[in-house]
Order: sequence, then structure tokens, then C-alpha cells
Amino acid sequence: MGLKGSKLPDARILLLGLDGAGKSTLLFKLKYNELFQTAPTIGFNVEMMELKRNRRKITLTVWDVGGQEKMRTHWRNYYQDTAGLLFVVDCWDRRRLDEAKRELERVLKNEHLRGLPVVFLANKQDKEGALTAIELTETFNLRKTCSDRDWFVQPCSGKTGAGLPEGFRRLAHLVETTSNNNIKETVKNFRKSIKK
Ligand SMILES: Nc1nc2c(ncn2[C@@H]2O[C@H](COP(=O)(O)OP(=O)(O)O)[C@@H](O)[C@H]2O)c(=O)[nH]1
Ligand SMILES: [Mg+2]
Repeated sequence: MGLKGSKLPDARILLLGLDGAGKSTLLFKLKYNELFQTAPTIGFNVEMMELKRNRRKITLTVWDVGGQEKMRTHWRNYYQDTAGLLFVVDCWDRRRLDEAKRELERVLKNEHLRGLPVVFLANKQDKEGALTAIELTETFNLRKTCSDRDWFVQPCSGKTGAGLPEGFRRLAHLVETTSNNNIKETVKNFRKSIKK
């Protein structure tokens, strides 16, 4: 009733992070609710998964952002039409936090990803001594780095699955509110342009 005939557009979500952050583990956990033995991928790492939310199909594409320079050129194809980002951080491996931060900054600079909402998955919380969500926010200076977009830090564990549904729900919510804003913005600009 009411909704008949209205088709929500599909959304594309990117799951990004350094190699070893736990992306494949998270994905398999979500997909099969099981722990899989993941293999480190060399070079071109793309995994995909489809989720259903309301009547909308959400495609999740996984990328190791720390990949070789030449692979970066392929990202562009996947970056277009993206609705939101999940950025996975290994909160236990403090030695690679700087590297993760640099990759994040690089990703956020991409013109196709401008203004898109990001949910940070502060992963490996099951390990003792893992960086907390608050510590991650400070270490990555997120208030500044993400000042031009909506963002949220979700503690989680790809191993136990804790926090994963919350993280995805949060992103779905941010994607919906952001696209509403975009539509409002488009309508406003259109009105302005026809007034001229
Ligand atoms: N303890 C723990 N280990 C994890 C977690 N997530 C991933 N791992 C492990 O971290 C390693 C790298 O994970 P993987 O999913 O392959 O990372 P990817 O390169 O980002 O896809 C694997 O040995 C996983 O078993 C987690 O939440 N907790
Ligand atoms: Mg992987």
C-alpha cells in the first residue's frame, strides 16, 4: 500500500581498510555467520556481497586500500555511485595505525567519495589492549578529517560478530539521511537555476 511502484535505488557500499584489518573476516561473518579461514590477498582484492534492506538491494564491495600503486587506478570504477563507506581498522595492531590513517586521508580526498558518510569499524575488540572507539577517534583526528561528512565509530569484532549489525545499521541510516539531503540540495539548485 502506498509503496507500490516506488522502487528504491540500489546502493553501493565500499568496505575499505588496510590488508589484515579484518574485512574478509567481517564479510564472511555477515554472510554465513561463521568464522572462515581468510587468505591474505595479493594485488587485486575484490569481494562482493548483496544485502537486502527494506526493498533496496545493497551491494558491498571490499577493497584493501593499502594495495599497490598500480591497483589504485582501478578503484575509480568502483568509487562511482557509492553511497557510503565502511572503513575497517585493526585496533589491536598499533604499529599500523599511522599507515591506516594515511590511507584513510587518501581515500577521503577522492572526488567520487566527497561528502559520503563513513562508519569506522574499530575491529578486533575481542583482543585485549585494542584501541577503543574514543581512542580511534582521537588518533585519526576524525572530528577534523571527517568534518565535511557524517561519520560514526563502531567498536566491533569480526571474530565474534559483536557490533557488526550495529555498524551496518548505522551506515544504512547515514546513507538514507545523506541521500535525502542530496535530493533536497539538488531540488534547491534546480529551483535556483530556473529562476535565472
Ligand atoms: N582476534 C581477532 N582477529 C581477527 C578479527 N578480524 C580479523 N581477524 C584476523 O585478522 C587476520 C586478517 O583478517 P582478514 O579478514 O583476512 O583481513 P583483510 O585483509 O582486511 O581481509 C586474520 O587472521 C583474521 O582471522 C577480529 O575481530 N578479532
Ligand atoms: Mg581480505
